Formats: sequence, structure tokens, C-alpha cells
Amino acid sequence: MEWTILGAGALGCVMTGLLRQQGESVALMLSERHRGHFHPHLEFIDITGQRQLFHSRPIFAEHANTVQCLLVFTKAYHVIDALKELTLLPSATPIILLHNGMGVAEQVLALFPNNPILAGISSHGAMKERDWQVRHTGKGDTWLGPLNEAAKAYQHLVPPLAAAWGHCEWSNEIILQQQQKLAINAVINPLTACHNITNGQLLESRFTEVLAQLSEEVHGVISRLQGNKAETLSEFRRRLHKVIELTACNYSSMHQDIAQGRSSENDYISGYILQHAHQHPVPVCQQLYQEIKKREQVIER
Ligand code: KPL
Repeated sequence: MEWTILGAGALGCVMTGLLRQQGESVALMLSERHRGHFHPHLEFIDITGQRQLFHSRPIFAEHANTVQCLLVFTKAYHVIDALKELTLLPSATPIILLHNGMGVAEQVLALFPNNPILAGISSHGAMKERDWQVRHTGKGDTWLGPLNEAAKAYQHLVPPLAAAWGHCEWSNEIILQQQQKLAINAVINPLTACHNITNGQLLESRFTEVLAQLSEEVHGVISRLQGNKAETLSEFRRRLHKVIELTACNYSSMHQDIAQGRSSENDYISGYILQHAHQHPVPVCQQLYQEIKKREQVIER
């Protein structure tokens, strides 16, 4: 079986490196802008600092008919445009969505009504050092689960991914888990991007108050969505602190996006919270959403 990775960003390349390290065959589905300057080797710096060069077969949209299993690491705001190109994708090919944030899957389900569609969440840390050179900055957990009926038969994808990625488990409540990850991202990502800090710096006393307020707002929205399956506010805060501690030296993905002049997943993280807040006020989340929007607009100009 050959895995195809769509989205050659930091996480997509790190997950490719880990699969190649395990001897899996991997094709990298590249966009048009890469056609002229694809580097045949990916330089993967593993968690211990060891460097390895991997060759991954580059393919383009016209090769979509050969794709056996598609792992989509594209940023949330590019997923639909990237998938729309894949008109030749066989309807039996499973599509696994691994972006941060929520609000995209509904469109993918409509676009590919016959394909098995899965969602995944992953907490690995990844950093792009330069083009085709990535560093694995933190080991993490990965969960996959079905978003439609056809995807329920794809649990067999988990063991080979677990062998390569260290941890990968099946979840029949992947939407719940996506919401829980989104809640963490809705606190850490905009704050670290706005203040230009590492995740760990959020533990400084100057952020105590804003962390308390933002975590309460985000927890309020997510727990209303989850009903009796929701965690309590103190459970959420404990989980949040654990993630901050475990990723203390990392720059969040939103920080990396803004610092490197790219769009961010703001609309799919804070935007998702605002969209589901309804009449409940979420002033800190709103303010951070607008601040990130402003920075994205500066980038676009
Ligand atoms: O998922 C992350 C991200 O940066 O998007 C966290 C958990 C915040 C780690 O940096």
C-alpha cells in the first residue's frame, strides 16, 4: 500500500518522514506551484536531532487516479481548493482530514459523497526549517475516526500508522475529540500568535487573567455543543496546562503561520467558537479573532 500525503507543510513532511523511516512507501501530492522546483529529497530531522534524506514520489493532480489512501495535511483554508483539483480520485479511496480546526469536513463530505471520509487529530510538533527540510519537535498522539458510513470499515489503517507515528488509535467519537483539540487551539494559538511567544510563555503571570477568561469562554461554547459528554471547566484547564507544558518550547502553528507571512486557521478555530457562541458573549475570543484577522490582512496586502 502506498500512502499519499497532500499538504507538504511542516506536519505533512514530518509525518511523511516518520512513515518513510518505517519503510512505508509514500507519494507526495504537490500543488502546481511546486511543479518547477520540487526537491527530490526531503530532509527529515528526527526528535533526537538526527538528519535523514528521504525520497518520496512526487505526484500531481493528474495522478489522482493512482491514489490508494489520501492523508490530507493541507491547512484548513486550502483543503477544499486542493481537493477540488482531484477529480480523478477513485471513489473507493479513503480521504483522511488532519487539519486543525473545524468547519471543512461538511464540504468534503458533499464534494466526495461516495468516498470513505475520516477525520484525524494529531498532537505532533513540527517545524519547517526551510523548503524540504523539517524538524520533528515533539512526539504526539494521533486519533482517526469515521465521518461517514463508508469510513467505518477503515480501522485497518491504524496499525501501520501507529507503527510509524508512535501512537495512533481509532475513535468512534472523533468529532468530540476534534472539538476538544479545537478548544485547546482556540486558547493557545491566537494568544501565542498575537503576543509573539512560545506556548510555554503563556504560563507567565502576565497571562494568568487572560488565560482564565479565554478558557472559560471557549469551554462554555464547546461544552454546550457536547452536552453531557463535555468535560468540566477544571478538567479542561488541567488539560490545557498539560498541553502548554508538553509543548512549552514550541511555537504554535498559528504563530508560525503569522510569523512566516501566511494565512492562518483563525476562521476554523476562533471563528468556529464565535459561530457557535450564539447569544453567549465571548469578548476575549472575539478580540483575538479580530487581531489575527488584521495581521492576516497586512500579510495579504
Ligand atoms: O496544535 C497545536 C498547534 O500549534 O496548532 C498546539 C497543541 C497548540 C501545539 O503547538
